[in-house]
Amino acid sequence: MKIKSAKVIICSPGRNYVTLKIETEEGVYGLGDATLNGREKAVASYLEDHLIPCIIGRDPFDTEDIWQYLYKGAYWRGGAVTMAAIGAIDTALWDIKGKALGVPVYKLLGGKSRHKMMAYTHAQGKNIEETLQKIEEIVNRGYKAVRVQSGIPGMENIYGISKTDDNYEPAGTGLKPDEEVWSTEKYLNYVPKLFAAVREKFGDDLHLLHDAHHRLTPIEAARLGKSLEPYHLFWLEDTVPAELQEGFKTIRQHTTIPLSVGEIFNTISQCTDLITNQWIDYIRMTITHGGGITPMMKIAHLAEIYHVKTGCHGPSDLSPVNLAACLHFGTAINNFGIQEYMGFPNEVSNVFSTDYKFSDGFFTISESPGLGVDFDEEKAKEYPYKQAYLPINRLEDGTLYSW
Ligand code: KDG
Ligand code: MG
Repeated sequence: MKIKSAKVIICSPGRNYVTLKIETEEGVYGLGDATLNGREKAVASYLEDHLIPCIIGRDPFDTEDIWQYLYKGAYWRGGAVTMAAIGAIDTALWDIKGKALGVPVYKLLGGKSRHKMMAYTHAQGKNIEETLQKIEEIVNRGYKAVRVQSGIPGMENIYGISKTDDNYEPAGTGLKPDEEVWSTEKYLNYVPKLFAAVREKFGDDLHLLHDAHHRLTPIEAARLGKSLEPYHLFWLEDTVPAELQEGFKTIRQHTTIPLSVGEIFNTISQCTDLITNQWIDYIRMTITHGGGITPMMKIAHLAEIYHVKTGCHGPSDLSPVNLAACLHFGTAINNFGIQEYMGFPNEVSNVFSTDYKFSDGFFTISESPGLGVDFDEEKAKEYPYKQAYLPINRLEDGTLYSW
């Protein structure tokens, strides 16, 4: 087979998505998600100006060599923009391979290791009472696992709590990011009260997750982990900024809370120490930002040896193409942990169609060839790109901080 052409389409059905469509001379096409929230056009340019010209004429079955060519061939390896672009190409090529062979992608990755995959979604409220109500609604929808975030007294806006009623992350529209104010002390004092109330109301069986969104130092993370131990969380996510992998050693020495990290990682080198030292329990890298299915399989296999499971990032700011790829990956590997599923804005289903199934808190994969997703280019034109940014964060004294 031969790659004939490829195009990048940015659309905004509720929020921005960057979709790659690769076409072959044989008429089979494949889809990849190249979305990088707030930096969409940079990935589109990287694809259009630098990568697509290199893959025309290549055999789409050569996923390993094409991946190595794009990764090593750039000389400037890694980075979120580069890896989202490579990830979209790799995903689209696996989609083509599946369609050309008439099999779902998971069958090419090792076949079926499980028949369903547990998913978690987000419960967020302005205060504990509202958060408890949201959890109840989610439990009534069949979920067995819920990520719990609440507004904190004394902080106006906080990560995970939408300013509107939407259940997806705020990406402020406009030319500059919004600014928020953060106090670690207020947060650390409040979160244990939140989880005490959740366990009191919902008992022991519901899986509870929490995301600290990179806002703590290792010793603060250790304090949070210890204070949440009585509520036996499924995981505590993104405690510290993970540029310093060794930071997790300190956290581990102090608490038995399961730790997850990795949604912003894009290469295996960013998690090698975390995995091989067993400083984490779940690796959160996802197919798009992790550079595609090809490298993610290698990461999963490395993680398996060290008792680390997967927990792919699945926010509404990645498209259903990424989610479908995560589900094929999650079906095939042995060490699947959980899949994040924030849901999508309603308009998304006008542009993307999917055939994975979600019921009673679990995903099941479809048997259609390739990834089992499609993209309506004409409909996409009805939702033009809107510039939007994630917020930035400052401490109460004005110091710039991690968001
Ligand atoms: O674009 C950023 C979001 O994807 C991120 O803030 C969501 O942390 C997140 C999560 O765990 O889903
Ligand atoms: Mg997160």
